Order: sequence, then structure tokens, then C-alpha cells
Amino acid sequence: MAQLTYRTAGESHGPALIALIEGMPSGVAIDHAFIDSELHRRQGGYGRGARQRIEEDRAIFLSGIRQQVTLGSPIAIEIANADSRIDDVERTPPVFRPRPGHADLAGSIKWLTTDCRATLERASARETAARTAAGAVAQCLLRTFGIECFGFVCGSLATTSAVEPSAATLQKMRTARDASEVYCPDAAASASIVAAIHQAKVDKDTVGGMCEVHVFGVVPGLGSCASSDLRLDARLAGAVMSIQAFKGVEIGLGNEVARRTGSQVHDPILFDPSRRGESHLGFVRPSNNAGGLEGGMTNGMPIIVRGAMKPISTLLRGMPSVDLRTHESTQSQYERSDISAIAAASVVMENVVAFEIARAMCEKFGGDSLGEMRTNYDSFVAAARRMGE
Ligand code: EPS
Repeated sequence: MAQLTYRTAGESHGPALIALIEGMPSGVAIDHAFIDSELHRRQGGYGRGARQRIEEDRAIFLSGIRQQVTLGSPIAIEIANADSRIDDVERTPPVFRPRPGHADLAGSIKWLTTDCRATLERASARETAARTAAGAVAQCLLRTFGIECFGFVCGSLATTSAVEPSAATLQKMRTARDASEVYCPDAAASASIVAAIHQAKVDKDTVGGMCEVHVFGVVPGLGSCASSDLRLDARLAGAVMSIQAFKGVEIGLGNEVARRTGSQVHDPILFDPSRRGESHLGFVRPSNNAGGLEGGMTNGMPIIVRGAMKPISTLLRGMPSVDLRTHESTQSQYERSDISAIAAASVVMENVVAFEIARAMCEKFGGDSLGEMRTNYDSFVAAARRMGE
């Protein structure tokens, strides 16, 4: 049985993007409409560029499913690029003036070419469509275990959202988020982020922001403190940091832990036998500063991950740069782009987090089929509930 992994392939203006998932158990019902709706959400949000009016991203399953149910074989998903023109030099010209903040300069030196297009076609955040599809497939597995992932925008510039999602308010939160032009469930914060993006557009500038993902219904014991590479917090941080333009990741209280004493940080442990049926198995924590992870393992509380996205590096007014052919000072080259992709980033982040949780679920409870995995899961949870009896 292969480990649950995925890879993507595809250039921004190539014929298609591909996601290849391995290690998904057989028997998982694929909610195609949900996967396409995640792709649709990723295309949205205030501040997106003209590309999203050209594309209509949809997941085409090339392998790994039969009658909408996984077979246990590799799952290949294609997302066609309507704006495919990578070999058309007129419409997709070379880029010689690298954009500060983009992969342009580092990639051009790495691959020994003065044409940044050789790098930017793959570095482009268009690739996140394939990651979203892979993560949405992972969510189909997670939902069979009652695990729900909720990603949203929680801030930008001086604005911070005041809402705190919980399992009980999840549906209300989803409705509020989906009503927001920037996927922020706090209406006042949403309006101020929209205004900031509008101002950046006027200024020919760009805006980043903060995204947060909460995962509800995860039992304790996923991940491991036994080896550094098995720590789930590290893996979540790596997954989020790998999203284009992300520069910071926090779990739970995050950086704030350094500014508080132990008694102000650690979540007391209580036990309530009447709540044994919940994901924390009755080990109630009155606060969740740990963000659901202690020792690199889930502790049954909601997982909370935050990610900071930098502003898009393509500025209409340009930034100081050099021409790679002459080394002369110039302004960076403009390519059609977004003013802000923070809303889209929250969808991508939800789905990369979902994939890591699904991977950890498969590691602990995995089997070749969903039925086998379910048996392993049920027997573990029953044994954990009997502990101390
Ligand atoms: C993107 C599509 C791209 C960019 C954006 C993300 O389309 P195009 O380059 O054809 O306008 O809008 O890419 C970047 C932010 C980047 O850094 O390259 C998408 O579908 O998400």
C-alpha cells in the first residue's frame, strides 16, 4: 500500500495542469461537484486578474476512480488551461526584467537563462488549482470520518477578523464566508479588506493577507513525536509554506507564545465523561492555544493553522530591477496578474492542510480499502475510550 502523496505538473499557459494522487484507499466516494466547487472558489475573490474570466477550472478524472468511487490505484486529475499559449512567442514573450519577490531572478540564475518565463510558468500560482483538486479529493476521505476543514481570510494590512469559528457554528461560518467578496466571515473586516484591495488597485500596487484553517473532528494521536519528520505540526507548516507567496505559518497561538508565560499559554486538561463521544474523547481543554497539536500529534482539539501571504509580486507600476541581458537598471516587467489573491489562497490553504491531515489519517489507520481503514479507526477509538477503565 503506497503512502498517501500527490504531485502536480503543468505550466501556467501550458495545455493543462495535472494532479497525481497515490495511496488513496479504495471505496472513497468522490464528490465531483464538491471538487469543482473548490476549484470555482479558488478562481474567485475580489482583486483577481483577467485570467479568471478566461478559465473555468474543472477536474477531469483520468484514472483511479470507477463510477465515482476510488479504486485504490493512482488518481490522475487534469484541469485544462483555456489560455494555453506557452509556445506562442508573440502572446507569451520572454521576460528579461525580473519582478522583486517573484521566482524570476533566482530561477533564471538557477537554470542559467536570461528569460524569466522559463521559471515563471511553473512558479505561477496557477499551479495551486491542481493542489486544490488533490486536497478536495482528500476532503472526500476526511468527511467519511466526520472531519471538516474550514479555510478563510482572517486579515490583511491593518485589518484582523474578530470571528472565531467552532464546530457548532461551522455552517453559519461557511455561509458568511461565502457571502464575502474576500472569503472573510467577519462582515466588517471583509469590507475593509475589499477597500484596501481597491486602494491598491488605484495605487497600481498589490496586497497580501492572513488565512486561517480550522480542522474539526480529528481524534488524538495523528502524527508522532517519535521522529522529527513525523511531527504533524512540522508537516502542516511545510505544506502551508510551500504555497506560492506564503512567508509565515503559525499554529494555535503561534508567535504569541514567545510573549507569554507557561501558565498563560498551556491549555489545562480536564475530563468530562459525558463528552467521551467527541473527538477529544472527553479530554476537554478550556482553551486551545496549542491549536490542536502537542508534541507534533493531534490532541483531539480543533487544529488551527494560520498562514501569511505576501502581496503579489507583479506590480502594475513596477519595482526597481535590472535587465538580465545588460545588467542595466530598469523597472520590473509587468505581466497580467492579480491585485490580491488572498481569497484564493485561503481555498488553497484549506486544501493543502486537508491533504496533510488525510495523509496522517492514512498513516495511523490506513488500509487498502476504506472499509479496512474504518475498522482500524473504530478499534483505536474504542480502545482509547476504554483507557483508564
Ligand atoms: C493564476 C493565473 C495566472 C496569474 C496568477 C495566478 O494567470 P496569468 O499569468 O495568465 O494572468 O494570474 O499567477 C500569479 C499570481 C503568479 O505569481 O504568477 C491562477 O489561476 O491562480
